[in-house]
Amino acid sequence: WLVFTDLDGTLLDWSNYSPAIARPAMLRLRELGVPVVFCSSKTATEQRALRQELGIRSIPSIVENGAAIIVPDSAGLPTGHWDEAPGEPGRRVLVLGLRLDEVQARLARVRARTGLPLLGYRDIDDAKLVELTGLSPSAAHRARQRDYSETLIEELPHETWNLLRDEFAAEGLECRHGGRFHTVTGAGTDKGKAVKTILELYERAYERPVKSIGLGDSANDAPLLAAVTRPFLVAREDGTWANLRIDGMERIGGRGPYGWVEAIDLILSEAGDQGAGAA
Ligand code: 2M8
Ligand code: MG
Ligand code: MG
Repeated sequence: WLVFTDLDGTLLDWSNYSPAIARPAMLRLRELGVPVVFCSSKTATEQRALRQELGIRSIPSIVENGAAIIVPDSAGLPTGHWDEAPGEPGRRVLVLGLRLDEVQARLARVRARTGLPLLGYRDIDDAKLVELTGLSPSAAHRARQRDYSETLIEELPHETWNLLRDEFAAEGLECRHGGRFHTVTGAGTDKGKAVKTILELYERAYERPVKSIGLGDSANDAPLLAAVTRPFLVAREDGTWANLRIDGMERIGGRGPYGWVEAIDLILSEAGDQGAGAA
């Protein structure tokens, strides 16, 4: 098995962005040899800090809503021809999305056409992001180190975001809700495409099909959940679920990381402990 997991509101608690609740179940998966791949709108820098906090190294990560995949050489996957990840020795990167300056240029055209400010991380400083999210100052700084996507802090009615979808599409952009904010990437970029790319790498390395588990909580997780064998949607902070329709998706009653642990326990009990790593 391979596990693909969203971070905010899924592996991490929205209230404090902490991995503490999910940590024991994560370490258990590690002992069983099940790779846990982070698949998030978070940046490479944010994900590196989280890996350090959890003391894990050799796992691939999907950053900025699938705009890039970063794989450590130590994972033993066939990525030798990928570029070296800037500032991450021993890791390689595959860019699937547009670069940030291109995203910003297109976003500027959407602003001009719609007359909406569509304020994003570029328009605020770390202190303002701390105020909006409760992230620590250093974590807010890491969230703003974006290479392929812009997070919009704008609060607009649901219907307006829906109407805006065509405006973004006309510029070759995609805008997805991550639970708190909306994040804009190049069109055709999503978590699912990145998940499929990583699954192919593992299947080539193992020379057999690999089963996958996906865990998420928000609209931007729909492509991730659609790409895996066992999709799990965890409950949000208020106990409700995001309105997603995915074949075979199981809704988990536990909120955020409590739901994460619930789903992993379910998989482990079904597989029997030895089965999980090898299956
Ligand atoms: C953004 O991501 C969240 C979770 O998906 C969202 O869209 O609501 C991203 O900018 C991420 O990098 C950042 O850590 C997070 C902070 O809440 O917001
Ligand atoms: Mg989330
Ligand atoms: Mg996310």
